[in-house]
Amino acid sequence: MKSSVTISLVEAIKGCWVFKEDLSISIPMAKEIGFDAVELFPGSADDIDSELLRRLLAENQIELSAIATGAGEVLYGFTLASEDLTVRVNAVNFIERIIDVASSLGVPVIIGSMQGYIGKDNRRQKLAEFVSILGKLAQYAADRNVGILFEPLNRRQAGIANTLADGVEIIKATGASNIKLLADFFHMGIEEENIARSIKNAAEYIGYVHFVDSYRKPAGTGHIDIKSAVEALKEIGYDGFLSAEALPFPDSRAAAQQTIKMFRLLCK
Ligand SMILES: [Mn+2]
Repeated sequence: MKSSVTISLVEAIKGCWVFKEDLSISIPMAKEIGFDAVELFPGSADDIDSELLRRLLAENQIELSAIATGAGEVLYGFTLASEDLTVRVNAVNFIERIIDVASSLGVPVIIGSMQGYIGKDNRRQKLAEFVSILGKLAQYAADRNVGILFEPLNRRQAGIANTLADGVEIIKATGASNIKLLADFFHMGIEEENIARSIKNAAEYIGYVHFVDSYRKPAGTGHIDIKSAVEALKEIGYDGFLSAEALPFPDSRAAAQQTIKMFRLLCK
């Protein structure tokens, strides 16, 4: 397994990212603290200067693990399940531009918050529409050699996939082979009856992990049984990234160091 840490490029919003400084500061700091990779949360595709990013990654000998799309929802209210066609079109365009950048950088794209919400009314049909939209995006990504990481979120943040099992059902329904699950320990702590069992049940679909504790605190500082979750990942032979999507608590450096301490203790 490999370690990664989140960097937000969006200054205007508070969020759950360990680092918020410029890439020229965050990337060397991530390397110094011991991470194998960084994950980016850009405000849009335009926020990513691929040349600069490639240079900083090479200079610091660190990988890029994934690019997140959540700002489309957080900043602009775009979601793939919106009742409003214009919003759906905007959501698709927003994600496609990030897929274009991800393609040039050779990394997968995360779809979490941008799934949006589907209520109880007419749920079957709306779910089918969502599956169709996600399937088309996956095809757009596949044509550019990009993978999609689909992230179930807790019920307060999304209403389509809340559990890994929900996520598996949706991925299966799309028929796409380039969509994997993103298992986020924080969301799982709210929605799963048993995190380790859910991981084992979704084994072949898990493609990425958000390594974080309850209340989105750094791993090892909350009440989630991180140890048994990691044991389950080992059991299924998971060898991808565990990325720290945690609050900078008490500050960025301390959160990063706490994460690496837990990673070395449990994941090596
Ligand atoms: Mn997450």
